[in-house]
Amino acid sequence: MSERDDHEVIVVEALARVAAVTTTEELRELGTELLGRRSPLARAKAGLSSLEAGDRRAAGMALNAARQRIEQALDARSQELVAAERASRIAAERLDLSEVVPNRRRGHLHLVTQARDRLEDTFVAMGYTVAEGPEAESDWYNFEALNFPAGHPAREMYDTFYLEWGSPESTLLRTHTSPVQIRVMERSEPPIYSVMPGRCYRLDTPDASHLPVFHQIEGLVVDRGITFGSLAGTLDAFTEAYFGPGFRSRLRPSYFPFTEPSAEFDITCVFCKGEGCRTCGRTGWLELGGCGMVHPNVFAAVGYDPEVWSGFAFGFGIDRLVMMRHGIDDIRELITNDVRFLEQF
Ligand code: FA5
Repeated sequence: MSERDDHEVIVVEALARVAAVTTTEELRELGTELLGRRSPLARAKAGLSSLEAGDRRAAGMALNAARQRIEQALDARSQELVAAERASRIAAERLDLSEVVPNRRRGHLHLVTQARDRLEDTFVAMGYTVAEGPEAESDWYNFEALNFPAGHPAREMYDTFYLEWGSPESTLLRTHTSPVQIRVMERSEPPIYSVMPGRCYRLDTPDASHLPVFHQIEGLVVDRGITFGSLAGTLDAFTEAYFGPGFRSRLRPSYFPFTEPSAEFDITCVFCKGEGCRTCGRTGWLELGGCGMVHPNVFAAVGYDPEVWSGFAFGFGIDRLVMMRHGIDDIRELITNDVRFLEQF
């Protein structure tokens, strides 16, 4: 067989192999095998030096022609494979935005979030604005500015989670939403009509009406000539707007350092209708929150003149409001995440 025939065999075999390759990766390896230093063509090229000068030229040209045919075949196959791989990648990544997902198990907002939205709406309809504050608070906002000086016995009303930040016991998870009152007064001038919903934390052992993480909605009104009557009237209007007619509520004297006088706001227990049961601790009443007239020391902490301004504040437990509105007799149901329970609302 002549050298030319040898080359033809090498080329035909190479072209068949190039055509059979299915990935760019394999093609790269085959390219090295067919044209690299150990390829049959490279070996043939090395043999040229043993030929006569005249034969060497012709053999060299034949070798180059063979090499070119293989290179062209590799190039053409490479283009085909790159295009095919790109097309299959695009097909795999394609999003069918017209696809219709059956929506039978669509979720909805959690009951507490629904209640919070509804409470905000109720107060916004009464002319209030909505404000928020941080959950990690300083001792100053959570206690000090609210007239609980260091060592004040009323601090024991709140079992507090302290954070390891700054000096010991200087930073905490807020135990109530009342610190937001201070933040609102610091950044605005009266008159103020505002509600402040949010999450609160206490080292309370969970039971039918307590959670260590719960929600409150704070209310603050500061204006000229605000009286305890304004507070009672507002709470009545709120109870009717939120629960509908037919609910009995009461204000019971209480104590908070930041209000004077202070009261506890109760509503007839929805479970026993006032008879006394496990949920209401056998009293017939469910405590919704505390309230009272803003203490002059609180106005002093934010630089308001108590001779000019007066105001009231209240703080309700949102989770407790939810229990009452929906007849849930154990607050822990709200955090168990049992879909059979959640789906009902
Ligand atoms: C306060 O937190 C006062 N900041 C309320 C206040 C605001 C008084 C403005 C005066 C003026 P108290 O600790 O009573 O008060 O909590 C208020 C309400 O939060 C309770 O009535 C209850 O509804 C809810 N609450 C308190 N602790 C928990 C708990 N562990 N789990 C669920 N709800 C709770």
